[in-house]
Amino acid sequence: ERKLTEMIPVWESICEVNGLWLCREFLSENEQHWLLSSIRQEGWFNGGSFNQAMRFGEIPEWAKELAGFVREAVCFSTVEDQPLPSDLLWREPLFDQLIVNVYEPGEGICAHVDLMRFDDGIAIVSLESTCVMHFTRSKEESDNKELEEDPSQRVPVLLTPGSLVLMSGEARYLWKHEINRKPGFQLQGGKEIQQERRTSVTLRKLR
Ligand code: AKG
Repeated sequence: ERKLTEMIPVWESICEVNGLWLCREFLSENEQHWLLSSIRQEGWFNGGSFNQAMRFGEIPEWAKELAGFVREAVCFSTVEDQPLPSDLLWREPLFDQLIVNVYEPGEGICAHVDLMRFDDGIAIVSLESTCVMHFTRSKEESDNKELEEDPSQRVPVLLTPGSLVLMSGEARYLWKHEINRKPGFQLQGGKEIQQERRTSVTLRKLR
């Protein structure tokens, strides 16, 4: 059981990207171990031939518990400059779709906006190692509704193990997110981040 005293969420809003928040110390070390071992116990990645697992509808108990932590963190948020989306406090279920991604060093994910079949309010929990996620502004073309990238706006966000990202509104619909782990993209203070395996848990709600 999680004690509320253990959890005083400190959120920051990423001011360049409307609707993007980061909670760096979302999970304690123990909770990160619990989450990783819960994922391992699913056996999804045994054999090493898969690096992504998806569940729709009924998500595992540990993922429901994690969703509960997300709801609590949103509820107890003290961020003032950009309030978190309060509709997430009431949504039932908060999340009914899960993706677990496992990235070996050098592996990432191409710039994308999540599919429209998913509702607003997407959470990403990072585990095992730090990476930089880049957000790139897209602009909607009036004629064909395609999202076109504007390379002049590229915002790096450092995702440390145990952190939670929440995307809503513009961050979810008008910005692409990407993890490029090729040389030159994973920089912290001008230096390349030492790459290790990274696991992430993405929680979404089907429309
Ligand atoms: C996706 O699976 O669509 C993601 O964007 C995952 C992001 C991450 O691994 O942090």
